[in-house]
Amino acid sequence: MTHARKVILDCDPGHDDALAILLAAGNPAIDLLAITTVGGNQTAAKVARNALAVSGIAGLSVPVSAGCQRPMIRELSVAPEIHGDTGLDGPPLPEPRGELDPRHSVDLLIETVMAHEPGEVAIVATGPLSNLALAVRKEPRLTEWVSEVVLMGGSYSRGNWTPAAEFNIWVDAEAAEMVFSAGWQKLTEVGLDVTHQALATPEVRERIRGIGSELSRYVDELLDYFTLSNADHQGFEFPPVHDPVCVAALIDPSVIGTREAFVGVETRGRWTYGMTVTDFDGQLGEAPNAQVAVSLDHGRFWDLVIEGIAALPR
Ligand code: PIR
Ligand code: CA
Repeated sequence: MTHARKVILDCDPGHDDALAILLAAGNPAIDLLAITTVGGNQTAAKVARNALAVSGIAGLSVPVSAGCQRPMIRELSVAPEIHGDTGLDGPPLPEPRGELDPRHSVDLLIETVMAHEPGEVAIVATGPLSNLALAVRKEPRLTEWVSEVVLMGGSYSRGNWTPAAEFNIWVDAEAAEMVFSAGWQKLTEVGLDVTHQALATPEVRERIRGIGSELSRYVDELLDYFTLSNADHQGFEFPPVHDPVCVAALIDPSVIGTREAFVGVETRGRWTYGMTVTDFDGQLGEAPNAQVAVSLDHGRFWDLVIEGIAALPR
């Protein structure tokens, strides 16, 4: 574990966020320091509780806290069409044991980063970017201290919540703009272009069932629900499992291919609110601010997720 990467996961579980937690817990190259949560797929209270329960079944004992209840400017929009009324519909979720950390996620995030050396901690963000935006305003040194931000959000080709916008960016585009323009040491954007290739195919599902543990059965049932909701509302035969791609890319950078670009977030468009505008060719004359994921090694990605689940004790 000496070379494990110290990571804070900021998430809104969420079926795929739950898998990101399990991968972070199950892979020895990740030293998870804290789980912070943000209103997104469901309300802040629901996703905080979900994160605590999932951390329990993953055998984690890291602080889990509740964060922003609403975006910077807009009202919160949630995604019950995809994640259900609880945010983790499908299999019954065990009662969380233990308590949420009393700190607001913005404070837990800042305190955890600043308790380490500059360059020691990476942040993975798999929900709306409200917490991270507030954190970098409250503690501007965060951009120097954090080694890398890897976020699931946006795309350069299409949206999933509007024709132009991906859900996490669209929920709080003002926060997303604050995060993209903050000036991080490194910002990796894992968008739909890549996560729409991270499909839970029948072969993948068979391998998960083959693990044969209580946890693998829970994951299988989560994916049953996620398959149906993605089929009904997004037209997918097999569901894209977005969020663990960020964790996998930290474990093994070869999981994704990236290209440097300037990414701007549209906060004023008539039809394009929440769109990420990706300038690979420097046409806007802005300095690049992101490493944008452009390809996925599907086999390597699922190997990591499946090994991670298999490595957990339950
Ligand atoms: C929202 C999500 C997933 C699918 C839809 N249709 C809407 C959530 C996931 O948790 C992921 O982080 C991101 N938001 C994908 O848009
Ligand atoms: Ca998410």
